[in-house]
Parts: sequence; C-alpha cells; structure tokens
Amino acid sequence: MLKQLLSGALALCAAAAQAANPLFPQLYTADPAVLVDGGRVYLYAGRDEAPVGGKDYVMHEWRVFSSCDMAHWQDHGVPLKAKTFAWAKGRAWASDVAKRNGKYWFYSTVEHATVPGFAIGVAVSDSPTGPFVDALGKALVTNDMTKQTDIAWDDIDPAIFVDDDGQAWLYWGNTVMKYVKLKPTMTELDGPIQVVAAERFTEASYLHKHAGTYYLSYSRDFPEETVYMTGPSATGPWTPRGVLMNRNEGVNTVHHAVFDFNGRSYIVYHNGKLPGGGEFRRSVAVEELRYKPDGTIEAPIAQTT
Ligand code: FUB
Repeated sequence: MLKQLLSGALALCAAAAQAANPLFPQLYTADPAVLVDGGRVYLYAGRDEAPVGGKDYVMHEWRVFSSCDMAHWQDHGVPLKAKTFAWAKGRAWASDVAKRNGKYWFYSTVEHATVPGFAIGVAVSDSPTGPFVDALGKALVTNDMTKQTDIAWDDIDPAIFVDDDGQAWLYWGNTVMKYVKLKPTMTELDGPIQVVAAERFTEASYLHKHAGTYYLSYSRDFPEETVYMTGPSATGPWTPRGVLMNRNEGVNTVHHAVFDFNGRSYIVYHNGKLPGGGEFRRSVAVEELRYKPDGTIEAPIAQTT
C-alpha cells in the first residue's frame, strides 16, 4: 500500500504542469520567500488580513506551502507569528529563509515594541515547515543600530543568502540598501553594516546566484518595478541590468524572490489579482525566468494568470 502511495506521489510530481496564478487562492498572501530543500520548494509568505477597503497592512503571521512539482501546493499552516518574537509589537512583514548547519533560519521583519520602527528578527527550526522559535531573544538588527536614515521602516525586508563556501550574507533596507556578513552562528553580525549604491532603491533587495554569477535585484520607485544588477561576488561590484518585472496595476508593491528548481528558474512575487484583492490584500504568483547565454535575464518578465 505504502509503495502504491509513494509511486502515485512521484507520478504526480513528474507529470504536473505549473500551477495557475495566484498560487494560493484560499488566502491573501504577500512577500514570497523560497527555500529549495530535499526535492521540494518551500514557499513562505506573509498573510494579508486587511478587510476590504482597509488602509494599511494587517499581517500577524507567516504561512508556508510546499511543492515537489510547482503545480501541487501543500499548505503547512503557520510556522511562526510576529508574536513568536517576544520583543516585537507585531506586523509580520517580509521574510526570508535559509538552511545552514542542518537548521532552518527564518529572518523576518517585525515592528519592535520598544525601539522605534521596524526590526529584523531571526528564528530557527529543525524543519522547513517549523515551528520556528526566536533564536536570539532580541532583534538581530534594529533602527538604533542603523541610523543611515531617519525613517522608522528602514530596517525591513531581510534577504538571506548562503554562498557555496558557507558564508551567509544578509541584505535588507528601505530607501537605503544595506548588507552585512553573518557569523556561522547565523545570529551574529560579522563586521560593519555596509551600504549599496542601488539606483532609486525602495525595498525588497534579493540576492541569488546562478551559474557562477551573482544577481542583486530589488524594488525601485513607488509604485515599484523590479530591477536587477549582476556581479562577480556576493558584494559586487554591481552592474545595473534594467527592469526584471514591470509595475503592478493597482498595487504599489511587488516583492519578489528568484530560485532554481528541477532544471528551471522561477520568480515569485505578489500582485492584487485574487478576486477582492488590492493594495493590502495581495496574492503570490510565479513565473518562469530564463537566463540568456551572456548571463542576463529575458526581461521584463510578464505576469500571467
Ligand atoms: O508586506 C509589507 C511590505 O510591503 C514589505 O515589507 C514590502 O516589501 C512590501 O511588499
């Protein structure tokens, strides 16, 4: 019986085509992050809970889904909430996840309870589907450490990248793009916080590597469009390559992540196309992404439904 069930699951994986957008019609979801592990794609997203006509983000928790074929998605529920961080006031904004030292590390934006503005926390789990627990008991990055700007939301949108040599880098920011090397513990900064001169940077920086080239992408302007740069290392120097994905209609943000899976490459992002959706009721979608022989990307990538 078990053998039959397993072979059924494998056939499902092999035969499937990509799922239609939005990926999760049962929920409003935003700020997708991706981890590929053990033959599955794990997709993490914040849940948009704002009511119709809401005027701000209402986000208390993250959700995790997984797929072996990009077509069938399993809902694993809530791996952590903003309140997982006892020092946070709330607001489960954008996150990113990496595996290192056999553990899963979840970097997330939350609003700090005592330091003005947003902060970045780090949680850890033995499983990609959680539950995740606060790994540090305090913020990894707070507004009072990074006074490059005076805005309260400048420490948002962490993007964690672990290079082939095991070195982890954290990128983040709003208006000013910042990055820092992490120690092997994944919970300590290793050196000073640096700034990237990214033209018209708004937020949602994202670092990935493909065929030896590093890609640093981000949202620029507002309403946002996604652009990218390429470089020879995790810290550049960066060459701007233009628009990766155009603006959304009716939704100002587009927060994305890029990954390879089963010989194909993908970009996940959000828009407001789920019925009843909009600025604070977003939905995660996916598109295939194709690299040209010179390492640049076929772009702008069109959004499909
Ligand atoms: O979801 C809240 C914020 O909106 C994120 O932190 C930004 O990237 C934008 O998507």
